[in-house]
Amino acid sequence: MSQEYVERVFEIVKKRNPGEPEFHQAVYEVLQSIKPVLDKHPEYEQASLLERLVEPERQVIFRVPWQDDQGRIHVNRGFRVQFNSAIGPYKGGIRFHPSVYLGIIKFLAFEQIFKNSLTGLMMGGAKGGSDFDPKGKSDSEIMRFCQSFMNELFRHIGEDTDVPAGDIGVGGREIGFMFGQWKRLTNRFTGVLTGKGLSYGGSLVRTQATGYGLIYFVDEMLKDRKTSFEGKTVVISGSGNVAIYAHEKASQLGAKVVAMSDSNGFIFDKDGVDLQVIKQIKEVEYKRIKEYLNYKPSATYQEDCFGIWNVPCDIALPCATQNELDGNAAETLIKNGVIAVGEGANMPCTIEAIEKFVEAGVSFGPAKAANAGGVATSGLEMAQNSQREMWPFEEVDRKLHRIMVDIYSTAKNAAEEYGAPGNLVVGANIAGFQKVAQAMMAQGLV
Ligand code: NDP
Ligand code: 2IT
Repeated sequence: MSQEYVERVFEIVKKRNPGEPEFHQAVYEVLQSIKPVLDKHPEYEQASLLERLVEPERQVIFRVPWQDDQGRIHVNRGFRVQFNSAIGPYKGGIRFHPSVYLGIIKFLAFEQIFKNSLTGLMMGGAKGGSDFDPKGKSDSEIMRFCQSFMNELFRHIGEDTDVPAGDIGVGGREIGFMFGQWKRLTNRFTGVLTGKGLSYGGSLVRTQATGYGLIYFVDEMLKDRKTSFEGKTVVISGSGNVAIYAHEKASQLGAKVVAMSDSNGFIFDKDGVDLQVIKQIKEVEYKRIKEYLNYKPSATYQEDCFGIWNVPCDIALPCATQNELDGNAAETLIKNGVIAVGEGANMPCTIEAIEKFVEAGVSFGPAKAANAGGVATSGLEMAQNSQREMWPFEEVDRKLHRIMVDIYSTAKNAAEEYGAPGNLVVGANIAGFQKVAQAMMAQGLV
């Protein structure tokens, strides 16, 4: 019965959202996983719960005009998709990348609903962004773009309405510019954005949170295999916020990270990638990863970012972008003996790749569980802002660790309860969905 319901809803999604394959993919995965819950709760179908769940509550698309340093005028497109507010104010990052279009923002906002639910905190699902390309732009250009973006976004957000944060292309610098403009437009100082600087309401550990959280989660997966990060070889794609702090924590736990990448290519360093060099190149200079060879001539660089999955490793952590690891890459990793894969990015593995990992008995940590540490710590930043407090590093880190351990056991238990033991994809989707479904049912037809 649920099979028919899920198929019907998926057809609606495809018809109503043409040309948005990433959104279809994200919805498909969730709908497939939650069938056993729908069988147990026929009242969900009667209430057209899925039809409502797959339709965003609100979608905003706006013009973002800005002027470059030469005085030329450019126009980009801005988005905010407020997908679901059943369990809290909308919450989710902002992405600046040329590949951004409505379908990308919708897939990310949809994923965010269940991820935020898994954290156990009161946060609904949203995402925003623009097709603006920050690469090669000066600080002043970035500032003017962020100010123009906020000139429209400000009317849709608020500390109890919708609280954006960073994502690809949006880090501390951009959050600072956007916060400044929001404050100027509204004459208010509240926690309307997270990922803020420490001098104006940011939380300790937010910068590290997604990467650290990913490693805390994968550590739980490894414990179930009676092993740990100690002595393991790790490959991490990307070299941005998530990748850098995944490297930092994995190394603290005794692993060796031998490869990292950016959208141009990947570096391999058999002695272990030097994180200080990566931080210098990426966080300070905003340059390309091939610069690494200027610091470490014994390392190698290949101009093919997807080639990184050919590097043999025990643990693979895709931390760059969606669909960066496909079925062929999964086969190569399995052949090379990978034992665990943790998704730091959102939807980095294709459906085919996930199937191959699960079939081969590789421990697989799906994004909405494994990378939830970022938004969880954003939730902690919101709590601190509401209290006008700043908690010490150790306290936030302890809370983050606790949340990741809890998400792991919640997903694992849900998978067992619904007949898919060990399948964290199914477990995370079911556990994330249940709370949202209960809240939507309780709140009537909205
Ligand atoms: P950053 O902008 O800091 O870094 C992104 C990294 O991924 C860069 O190395 C970038 O390379 C690479 N990358 C981006 N797009 C592509 C592409 N199309 N092909 C290949 N490589 C690409 O972003 P984050 O580290 O914040 O985000 C990385 C992933 O983690 C995203 O999927 C994001 O949604 C997810 N995420 C982020 C969270 C956060 O708190 N920041 C929380 C949870 C998930 P280049 O510099 O060449 O563009
Ligand atoms: O994908 C994500 O979870 C994020 N980019 C972080 C969102 C947030 O609100 O901290």
